[in-house]
Amino acid sequence: MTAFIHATHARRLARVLAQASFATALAVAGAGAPAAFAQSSAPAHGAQQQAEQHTGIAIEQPWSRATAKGARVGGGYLGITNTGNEDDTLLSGSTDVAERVEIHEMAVVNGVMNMRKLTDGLAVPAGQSVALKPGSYHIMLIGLKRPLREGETFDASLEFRNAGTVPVTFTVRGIGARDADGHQGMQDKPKGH
Ligand SMILES: [Cu+2]
Repeated sequence: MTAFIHATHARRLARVLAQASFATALAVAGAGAPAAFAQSSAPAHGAQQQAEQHTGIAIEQPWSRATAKGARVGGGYLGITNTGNEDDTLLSGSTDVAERVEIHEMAVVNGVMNMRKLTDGLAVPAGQSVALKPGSYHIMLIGLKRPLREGETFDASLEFRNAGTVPVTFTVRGIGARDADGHQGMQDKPKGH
C-alpha cells in the first residue's frame, strides 16, 4: 500500500506542478522573458498552498471470511488510515466475487443488533484510522458469485471521495474467524458479517 500512497502523491504533485508551471509560464511570458525559463522559476504562492494539500490512504490487513456453499453475502474487514491532510470518505467499492459492495455498520437498535447501509459513506478524517471489523463497520459483499474459500485471496477496489480508487486484496480466513489473523470466535454466525 505504501507504493499506492506514493503513486497518489505523485499524481497529485504532478497536477500541482503542472498548474504551477503553467501559472509561472504565464507570469514569465507576461514579463517578456523566454518561456523556457518557466521550469526553473519558483511556483506562485497559490500553487504552494495547493501543494500542501494531499490525500493518502493506507490499508491494513484486509480480510474476509470463508462462506458456506450457496451463501449470497460475505463480509470484508480492514483498517483504513487517512495519511493525508484532507478529510476523506469511503463511498463504495467493487469486486469480481460479488455483484455489489456496500459499506455497512452494525449497531444495536432497540436492543437488537442490526446492520445498516451507510448511504453517505464512512468518514475517515485526516490523520485518523477507522477499523472495519466484525460487529462494527464492514464491507458487505452482496450477491456472491461463488463461495469464498479459506486461504485464498480476492481483489477489490474501494472508492474514496478524495483519494479515488484504492485497490485492496482480501485474504479469506476461516468461517468463524474473528480477526485478520484468523483467530476463531464463539459467537459467529456463518453469514460473514
Ligand atoms: Cu452487512
